[in-house]
Amino acid sequence: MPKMVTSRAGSLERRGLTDEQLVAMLRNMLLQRQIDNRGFQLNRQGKIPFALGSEGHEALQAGAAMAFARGKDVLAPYYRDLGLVLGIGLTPYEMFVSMFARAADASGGRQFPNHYTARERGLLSISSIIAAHCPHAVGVAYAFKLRRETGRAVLVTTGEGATSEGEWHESVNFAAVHKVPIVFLVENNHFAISTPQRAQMAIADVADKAAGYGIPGVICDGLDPIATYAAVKTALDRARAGGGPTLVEAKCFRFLSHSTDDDDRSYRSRAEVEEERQHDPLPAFERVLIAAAVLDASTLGALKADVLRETNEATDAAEALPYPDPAELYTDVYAGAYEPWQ
Ligand SMILES: Cc1ncc(C[n+]2csc(CCOP(=O)(O)OP(=O)(O)O)c2C)c(N)n1
Repeated sequence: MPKMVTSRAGSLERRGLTDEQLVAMLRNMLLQRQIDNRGFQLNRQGKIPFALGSEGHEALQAGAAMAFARGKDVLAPYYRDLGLVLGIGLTPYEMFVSMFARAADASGGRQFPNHYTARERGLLSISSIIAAHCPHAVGVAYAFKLRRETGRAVLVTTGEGATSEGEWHESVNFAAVHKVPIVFLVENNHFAISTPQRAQMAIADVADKAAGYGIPGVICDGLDPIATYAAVKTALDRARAGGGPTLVEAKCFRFLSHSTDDDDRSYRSRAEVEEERQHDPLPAFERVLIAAAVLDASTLGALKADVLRETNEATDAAEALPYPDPAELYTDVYAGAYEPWQ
């Protein structure tokens, strides 16, 4: 049985985190929720074509990002990782430029929304093809090993649905056989769009899949940022020290629909979602930090106001930017001066 990492007993178990790091994790969570909601609002206003929500995943993403070593590690995220990419250094402004598909986006406004990339910050380009990024992530980790770049690791994330994909299994197997420095973080929100976990696999814990490949499988409370930090940090440290891969399963919920293109009322009841909302990680973490006197009501209020200000300024600045020039449609698509339509 995988062991469960938790610290959510209502009291603060720091796991080595300073006040500054704890507040940074809360700020990340608050920012995720603001940007998440703003994305859905902008879509309903007809201003952006599509948005994805991470609501319910905030804690685990803030915790995992805190374990990431900037300037050393590489993150291979999936489309729901708003908080992870924020936590490793992407700015809200860059996110809105992507959502608005403006020319200033890293892809020149060409990528699917939420598909960020920032090579210099160790952020691998996101792909919507489920699990297709896993072999790429393992390739990066294999390169670290071949080049003897110790002290570096790859963090690759997926949902639980992605663990049914062949590419996920091939990746875990190759990583285990070659003992490459990688952590497979599974954000288990129990749904793959409309497919519940029970229709996806005959086991309750994704972490059990690790045993089939001979690597450790750990479960953590994904509604608790500190527990997720602890589980991911232990796994990354192990990978960086040459100990090989770990599978970490962070159990969470998805409060919103899969995306702005999905209506989750067709496959789950409002009562079920309301029940899940009782476990909202945001107010829970606020309560823990206030009880431990890391924050008080007034500093928390100021933090929330600052997050709203940053979200508003980033939204307005990105919206004011120009779209790509239509004449640039084929720029960076073909190498050199090749123009296949000529
Ligand atoms: C190879 C492939 N098959 C199907 C899809 C359609 N699709 C997009 S998201 C998704 C659900 C994935 O669920 P999960 O991995 O649990 O992640 P979650 O979205 O729940 O966070 C599916 C089936 C796809 N993008 N790629």
